[in-house]
Amino acid sequence: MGTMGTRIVSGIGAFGLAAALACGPGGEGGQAQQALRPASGGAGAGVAELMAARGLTDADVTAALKTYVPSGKHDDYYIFSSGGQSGQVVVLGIPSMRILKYIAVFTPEPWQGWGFGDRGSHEVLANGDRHGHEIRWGDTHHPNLSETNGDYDGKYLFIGDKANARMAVIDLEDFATKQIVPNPILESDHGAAFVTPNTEYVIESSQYPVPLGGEFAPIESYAETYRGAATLWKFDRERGRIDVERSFAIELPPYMQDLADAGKLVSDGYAFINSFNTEKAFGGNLEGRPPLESGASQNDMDYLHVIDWKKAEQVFQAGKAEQIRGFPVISLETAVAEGLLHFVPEPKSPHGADVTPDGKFIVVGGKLDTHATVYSFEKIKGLIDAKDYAGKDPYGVPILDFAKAIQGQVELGLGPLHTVFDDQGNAYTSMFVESKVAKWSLRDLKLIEKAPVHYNIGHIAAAHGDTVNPRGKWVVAMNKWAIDRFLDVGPLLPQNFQLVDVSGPAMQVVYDAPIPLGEPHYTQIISADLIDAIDHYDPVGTDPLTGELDPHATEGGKERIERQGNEVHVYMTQVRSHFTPDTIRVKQGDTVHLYLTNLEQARDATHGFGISSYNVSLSVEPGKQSNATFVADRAGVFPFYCLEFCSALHLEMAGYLLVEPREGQAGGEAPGSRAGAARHAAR
Ligand code: RUQ
Ligand code: CUA
Repeated sequence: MGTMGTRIVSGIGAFGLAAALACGPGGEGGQAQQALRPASGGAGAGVAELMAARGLTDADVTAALKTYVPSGKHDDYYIFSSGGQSGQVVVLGIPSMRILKYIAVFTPEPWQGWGFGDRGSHEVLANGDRHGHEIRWGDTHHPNLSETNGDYDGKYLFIGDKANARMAVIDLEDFATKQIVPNPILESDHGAAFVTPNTEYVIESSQYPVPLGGEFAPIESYAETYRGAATLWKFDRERGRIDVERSFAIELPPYMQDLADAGKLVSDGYAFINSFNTEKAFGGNLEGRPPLESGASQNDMDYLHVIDWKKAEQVFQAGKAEQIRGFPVISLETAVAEGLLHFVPEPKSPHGADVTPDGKFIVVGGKLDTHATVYSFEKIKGLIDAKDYAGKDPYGVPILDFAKAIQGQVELGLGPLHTVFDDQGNAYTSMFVESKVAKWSLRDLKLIEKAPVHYNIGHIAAAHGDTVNPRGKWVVAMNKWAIDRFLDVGPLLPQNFQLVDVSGPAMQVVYDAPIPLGEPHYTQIISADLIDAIDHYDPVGTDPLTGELDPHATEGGKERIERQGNEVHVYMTQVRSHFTPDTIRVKQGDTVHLYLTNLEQARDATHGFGISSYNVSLSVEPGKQSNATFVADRAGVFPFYCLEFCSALHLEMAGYLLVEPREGQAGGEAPGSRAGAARHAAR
């Protein structure tokens, strides 16, 4: 234990403390242990005594020292994690693993006033509706930060919704969702979001093939009519929005496309998507066919899709795409004819397609294989340029020779999935079946070490670990179902993020962080100094969606209530500790338009607006404008109040909405109505 402890001592420079921790009783640390004991008992027991009392080992204490961030100090990195079926994004800090925020994306979230009356948030959510259905959840899988020259620039975050094939744009100035775009031709995605090195495009590729565009076709015609596709959403950085008009898709065969990554540096201009189910199985186990999963696991090889997206962009711009539901799609035929799609075989049920920091290699894990396969971009490019094909798939897509396209394979063990990289030329692969992180060298493709994690690791992330400039130091294992790591909370188990220190000769798991929101899939880890978040909106009355002054923003002193027929316009402001106006009189059946401006510019001056019975919850951060419209269809007296404890007189920050009955209507409901009867019965 001495070696490790000594290393850490010098690392953190805390002579007495760590020396004491490193040495057992009777060791050279005796003196240091003495030094740790508070002279006058002020802070309680010494560290050695605390360790003994709590049963902590040296490793426990070094882990604690590596992750503890004292009150008032900030973390070095942000983690942006998918929130799985919560439809949200989770933000944490490294090394503390403290959860900082759940960003509301696809699912309404009342604290952020997302989808509870705020008109802008409803517009964003409604834009994500599909086929006339209101969709108010998502299954977020892969967050991707915007990049400049292949490294995170800290400006935007994109995240796909696997369940409903949608893409969201989050602005990291205010950590708020700005846009949700439904995919017009797909029903599900998985290779999403993956950005190109200058965020020219945000890639969303399908998972489960369907007739593109959402029409019905019999499943027996799967091979003929079902298709996958890779969508290239054009990102307009100026506007901070996806530009649907300049976006397009490439039709793909009905294999199940899976993870994707964009090439970088030497491989810039290419995208790589792996696939499974080249068998084209579609299930039917009550109809005399094999279940989908066994039908999809017959072939020894599936196909890594190699897409020349720069060529595809030219083909699209040359007008050679067809329209499906009004969306331009480059047909498979055209993709083959233009030479922008090639396949390379990949071993049994692959998963994860990760481009190395130098852009030279693509690492693919094989769920049912014991290897990670390392493809050489140079070799792939050479084969494509020489038209050196090993064959064609049933759809005419040229297939390259496996042996000629790979650099090599690394024997890792059971269930390799995803791979990330550090700054020392090492790769870290998640081993789902083994519940381990495998560290291996990119130089010689040799396994270095495996560290156990708990349990069932899916994705893995490293600091800038999928960029041209990995930072090393930290890896996060994203484990599913923490069966025994935390206090029991019933059968639905939290997930477990384990922070792994990879800076030393041996990997050390230093922290377990439960993720109690949904199944987190991928995350990205960005250096904290790259994020430049605002602390208030400027000017006062800013619409967070446009970043500009909202036309309904109200200046202090100009608060008013205007009636136009049955429409009542309330121009309201907030400042600690009152709403102006705090009395709103309307008539039953009126439509109330509430225009709410937080006049404050201090960073800790967020107010809220909550009102009984009308399902409205607004978050009005300093300088923000939030507008809500509702029909006051129920007569009665409805208190509204500020939702944040903003000052000593926060409880007094309240008012009344008075909804007077219309002529001839005495009370809330018509007498004898069901609601009225129920209320009386309950008394
Ligand atoms: S994947 S199941 Cu990212 Cu490994 Cu979604
Ligand atoms: Cu404003 Cu409480």
